[in-house]
Amino acid sequence: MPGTATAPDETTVGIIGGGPAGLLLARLLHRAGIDCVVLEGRDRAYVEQRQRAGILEQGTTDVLRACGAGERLDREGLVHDGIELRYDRRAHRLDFPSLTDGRRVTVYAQTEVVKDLIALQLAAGPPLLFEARAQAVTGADTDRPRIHYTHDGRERTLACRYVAGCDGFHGVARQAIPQSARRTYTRTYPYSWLGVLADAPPSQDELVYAHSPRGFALLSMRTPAVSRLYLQVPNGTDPDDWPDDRIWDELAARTALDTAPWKLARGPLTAKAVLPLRSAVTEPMRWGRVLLAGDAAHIVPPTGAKGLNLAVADVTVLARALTQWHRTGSTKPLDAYSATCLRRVWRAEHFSHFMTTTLHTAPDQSDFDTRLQLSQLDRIAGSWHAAAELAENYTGLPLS
Ligand code: RFL
Ligand code: PHB
Repeated sequence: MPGTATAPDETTVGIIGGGPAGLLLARLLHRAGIDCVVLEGRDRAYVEQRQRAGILEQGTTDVLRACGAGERLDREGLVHDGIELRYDRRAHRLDFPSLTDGRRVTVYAQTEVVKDLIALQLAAGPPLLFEARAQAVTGADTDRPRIHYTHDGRERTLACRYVAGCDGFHGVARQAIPQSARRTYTRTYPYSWLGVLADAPPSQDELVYAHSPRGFALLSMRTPAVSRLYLQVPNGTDPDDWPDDRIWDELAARTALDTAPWKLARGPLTAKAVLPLRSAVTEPMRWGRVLLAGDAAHIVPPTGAKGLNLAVADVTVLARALTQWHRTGSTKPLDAYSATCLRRVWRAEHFSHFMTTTLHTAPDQSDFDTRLQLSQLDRIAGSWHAAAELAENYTGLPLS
C-alpha cells in the first residue's frame, strides 16, 4: 500500500520531500508542538536505500541526539578524530580535536539517518506520505500557500500556513519563487566521481583524501566491514567500463605511498555509480510563505562532506524560526531565515570548491596548476594555521 497515512487537506507546515531535510524538520516541529505533513515522492525502500553522504559534523550529531534520533547513531556511528591527506606518495594526518576546540566527526551513513527518522515519524510523528509527489506550489505570497500533489492515483491539495521545500536539487518548490525574484549561481566541474560500496574492511582507521597524477581518490567507510570508495573519472563515464579489478587497481595506484607499507584490502563490490560534481546556490531561500532547505536551495561537490550537514543546519534554523512564529506570532526569525542560512551556505560552498579544486586533476590542468596544488597541500601539512582552517571547516562551524 503506498503511503502510511490518509491524506489530510490542511496543515500548519507542509513539507515537500522526505530526505534528511524534510524528515528532520518534521521531527523538530513535532517536538515543538507544530503540526505538519511530509509528502515524499518515492517509496520508503527507495528513500532508505539511496547511497549518499557518510560524514556527520558534530553539530549534526548534536541536533540528531537532541531530537531523540541519536540512539543507534551513538551505538553504531564511528567517531573520527581526523582525516589523512595523501599527495606526492606521502601521507599527512590532520588531528581535528587539537586543531579545533575539540571537534570530531562521525561516520554514519545518510541511509541510516533516514531510516532512524522514518522509524520515529511512523511510530509517533506527524503524517508521512510516500509516493506523494508534489506537482506545484501556488499562493506563495498569500497566507494560505497550497501544495498540489498526487497520491494513490488522485490529485490532491494541501493548504498550509507555511510550505517547506525540502525536495532536493530536482524538486518543484524552488519554482514557487518567481523567476524574476530568484537567482541561481552555479559551477560545474570537468570531472565526476565513480562511487562504490565494497564488502571489504576499511584498510585505514580514518578517511583518506588522495591527490595523485592519476586523479583524486577517496577511501571512506560505512561499517568496520564495509568500505565506501570513490575515484575521480571523466564526465560521461559509463560505470560498465570499470570492472571491479580495474577499480581496485586504480584505487591502489592513486593511494600508493613511498613512506610506509600500504595495502588496500579488496572484496566484492555491491554498488557502483557515477556522480557528476556541481555547485549551486539559489537565492533567496524564502519567498512569501515558501522556505527552501537543503539541496532544494544549494548543492556542493561532495569533496568537503558538507551537503547533508548544510541541510541539517538549514532545518535547525527553520524549525527555530517557525517555533518562534507559532509561540509568539513574530515573523522576525522567518524574515531573517534566508540571510542567516546563506552565510553558512556560502562558507560551505567555498570550502567544498577549495577541497575539490585542490585535490582533483582537471583535464586541461597544466604542470603549473599541479605545482600550486602541491604547494597548497604542503602548506596545510606544514602550518598549524592552514591545517586549522581546513579542520574548522571540515568539522563544521558552530550553529549560531
Ligand atoms: P534529498 O536527500 O535529495 O531529499 C529530497 C527528497 O525530496 C523528494 N522529492 C519529492 N517529494 C515529493 N514531491 C516532489 N516533487 C519531490 N521531488 C523530490 C526526493 O525523493 C527526496 O527523498 O535532499 P535533502 O533532504 O536536502 O538532503 C541533502 C543530502 O541528501 C545531500 O546534500 C547529501 O547527500 C550530499 N552528500 C554528502 N553530504 C554530507 O554532508 N556529507 C557527505 O559525506 C556527503 N557525501 C553526498 C555525499 C552526496 C552524494 N551524491 C550522491 C550527490 C556523497 C555523494 C556521493
Ligand atoms: C562518504 O563516506 O560517502 C563520503 C565521505 C567523505 C566525503 C564524501 C563522501 O567527502
